[in-house]
Amino acid sequence: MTHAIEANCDGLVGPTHSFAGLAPGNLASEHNKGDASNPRSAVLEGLSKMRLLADLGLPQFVLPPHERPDVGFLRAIGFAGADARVIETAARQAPELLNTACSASAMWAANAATVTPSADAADGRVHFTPANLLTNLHRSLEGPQTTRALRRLFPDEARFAVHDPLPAAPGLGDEGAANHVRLCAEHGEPGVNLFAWGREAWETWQGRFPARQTLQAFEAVARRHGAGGAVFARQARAAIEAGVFHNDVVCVGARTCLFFHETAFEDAAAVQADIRAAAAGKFEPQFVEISSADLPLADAIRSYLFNSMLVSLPGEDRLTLIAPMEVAETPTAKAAVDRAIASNGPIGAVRYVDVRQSMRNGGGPACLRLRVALTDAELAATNPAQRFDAALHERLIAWANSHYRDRLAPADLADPQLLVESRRALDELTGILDLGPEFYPFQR
Ligand code: SUG
Repeated sequence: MTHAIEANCDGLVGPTHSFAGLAPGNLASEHNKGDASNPRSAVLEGLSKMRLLADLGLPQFVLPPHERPDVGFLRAIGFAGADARVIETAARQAPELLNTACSASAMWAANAATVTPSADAADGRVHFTPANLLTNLHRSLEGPQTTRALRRLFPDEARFAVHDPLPAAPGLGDEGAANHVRLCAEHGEPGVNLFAWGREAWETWQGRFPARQTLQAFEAVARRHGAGGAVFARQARAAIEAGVFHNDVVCVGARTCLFFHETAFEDAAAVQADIRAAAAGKFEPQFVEISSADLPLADAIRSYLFNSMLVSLPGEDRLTLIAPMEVAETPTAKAAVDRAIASNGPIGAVRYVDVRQSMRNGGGPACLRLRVALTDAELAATNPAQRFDAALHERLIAWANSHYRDRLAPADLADPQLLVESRRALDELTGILDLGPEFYPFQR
């Protein structure tokens, strides 16, 4: 067996992190619309989570923020003149579009791409399809820069295949790994790939909130990756209507364990049977299902219990949940965790982390990371400057403290100085993470 370990690639929160309420169906984003944000706390919280995971012994990488405000987008929709004028005119004539151009949403790296590790891919390479994220305008801007970022972190084409995003058509709406779970006995062995989808390409969607991921998008991803052990499962419509905009709000899995809420799937029994069949001869799946009676769906969404990271730590037999502290503050969710641990099942421990700034936009610990199972040789072929350790942590704390504001009200997005500050920060980061020449549009 080839040895592999699951690395986490976290999106670094950008200097324009704000609460603009851009994501319908994401209740936290809707509720916090208009509040002032704290970009500096947001980036430091994310860095502390990376530090915890690195200290626990898992390889950790940093994915750089995107250039925001996205002046190129504003120009493409007709705002013209010098950069400052583009921003001022957009602020006056179309503030929603300026908010859109400022979103730091690339921080939620679970939506960066869908990943197939080499053990599951037909050609033995690690495959990535960056998500087109086309359901929400602000997120649809991320694909090209994410593709560039993944090609920088995983540059060796003999080992890594970073595809282009799927064509940007509504029938192929793709939100990346937020709707994907891989189960396996060991990370280096062939596994089962659960792809959860919300609607079909040709379906007339009647819902109040959008179903972002289509079945046809995931079938295309599995096909181009040559992904083995594929299982496709429909998300429950009722869950989407209740605010489950990604399946990772109600489901997380690792190794042989799928941890999910009763309402996660349209037909949970069929999903379990399909996973069992796909795992036959490889491993025995373990299902930890939490009922609505024990944990009402509203509490699952409020606490983000299932948006915990579920990690397999070196030397530990049982899995560890890296949960948002909102779980500890929600009695039903806390009790569900404590019961799962006491039952001697696959989950053995919990650690709570503070990612409140991200949580207020609907992004928990699991949203902030893209997991990539890597063999030792693949790990050695990544960009070493993006590998997170104590020294990089210190450097990024100093970098954030010197460039990030500690308060950003919606009206502040109209300040052309924010663009200048952001670019200065990203220019310096380009050197720190060795991102290469012309990484950002403003550097070309
Ligand atoms: O796409 N929030 C993100 C949160 C993504 C969470 N990711 C996962 N569940 N994996 C979204 O809804 C809000 C931004 C704003 O409202 O300004 C936002 O885009």
